[in-house]
Amino acid sequence: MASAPTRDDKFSFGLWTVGYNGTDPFGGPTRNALDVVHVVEKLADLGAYGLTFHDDDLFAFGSTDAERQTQIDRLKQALADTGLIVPMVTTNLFSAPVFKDGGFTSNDRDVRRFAMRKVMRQLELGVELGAKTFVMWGGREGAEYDSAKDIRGALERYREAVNFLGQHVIDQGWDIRFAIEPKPNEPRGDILLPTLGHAIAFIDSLEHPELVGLNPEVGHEQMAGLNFAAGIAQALYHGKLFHIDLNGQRGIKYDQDLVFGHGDLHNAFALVDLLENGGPGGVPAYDGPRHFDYKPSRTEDENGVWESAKANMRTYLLLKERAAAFRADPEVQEALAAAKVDEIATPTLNEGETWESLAADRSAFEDFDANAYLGGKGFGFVRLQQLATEHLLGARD
Ligand code: ASC
Ligand code: MN
Ligand code: MN
Ligand code: MN
Repeated sequence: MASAPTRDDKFSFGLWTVGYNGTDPFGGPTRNALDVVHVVEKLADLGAYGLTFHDDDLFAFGSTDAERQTQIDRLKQALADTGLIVPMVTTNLFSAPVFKDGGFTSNDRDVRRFAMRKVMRQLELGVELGAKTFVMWGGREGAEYDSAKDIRGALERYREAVNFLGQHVIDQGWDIRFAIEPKPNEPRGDILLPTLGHAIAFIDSLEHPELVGLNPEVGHEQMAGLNFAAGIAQALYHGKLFHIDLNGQRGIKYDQDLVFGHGDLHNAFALVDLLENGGPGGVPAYDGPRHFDYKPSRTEDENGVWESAKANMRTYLLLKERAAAFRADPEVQEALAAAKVDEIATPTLNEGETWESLAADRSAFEDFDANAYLGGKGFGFVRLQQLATEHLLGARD
């Protein structure tokens, strides 16, 4: 059985996650607010290593400078007392009424300038606290009506903002990178940069693409019906997995933010296997924070909040253990070989091959028996998936 979480596991939580008070569009809070010092102490006790936060999570929107500083000082003291760190920060450009049409891409230019200043303040605070990643979730950057938003214009303003902030980091000599978090919809009808693929193309268009990567969230890709583990593999392929938001989602519906593994468990298994064993030679493919962005359901009391926080970490560690057993199983290794999973690493063309040499290779076409594949040997992918399922269920050791 998986052991208790330790700081080496790099588990982090958003202040807004365990701090979620249960408010949804149909009802108000079901729990009292949690104080940041209490949250830091509890997370440290449970074995997490990091806390992340939006500016407005720590000090309410509209706080005076003195109120803001008091909260920063209280957080700093709690971090010093517990050894917890702040690996990532982010800005709230979605809750306050001023952002009703977005921050960086509001049609109102004054709002866009205010959004940039709000981000600059939080960026500076993040650097001061040692954060290495600055997440940009543009939840309000979008529209409900096609005629209401010039999408090309909005993308240009988004680009302007990210370019500007990147140059700011360079000019200040700060050691922090940006991670864009895609989401297809909610709260807007349609959100800009809705999936990992859209965001990767956008990042490629920036002045300093090396400063900008992705913060994919399990449920956000799944809301678009996409395969999260496959998306993470492509993010890794492009060198863009800067951070990750782990949670659970059950299909194409509103953003559920369930506990990690409480949604598509097969895909969660594939994800942990990829993160932990998907590097060259089976080493981890990703060594950043394992960040949980979930919401403890509004049915739970405070005890349920901490139980759900523990559940995220425990499920991750159980899946890590199951994935290691899967990789070590000789029958799995044999099934992987039979399925030719490794053969995808072999280039399709011979070294130095030209179109003339390929055209002259009779074995590739004239003498190749394509018809033999009808009724010929299968790949055995289903057997492989069943072996994965049995490991996932703890039915094999
Ligand atoms: C974020 C982030 C989200 C949203 C959401 C706010 O920073 O990663 O998915 O904000 O958690 O409710
Ligand atoms: Mn530059
Ligand atoms: Mn979410
Ligand atoms: Mn998120």
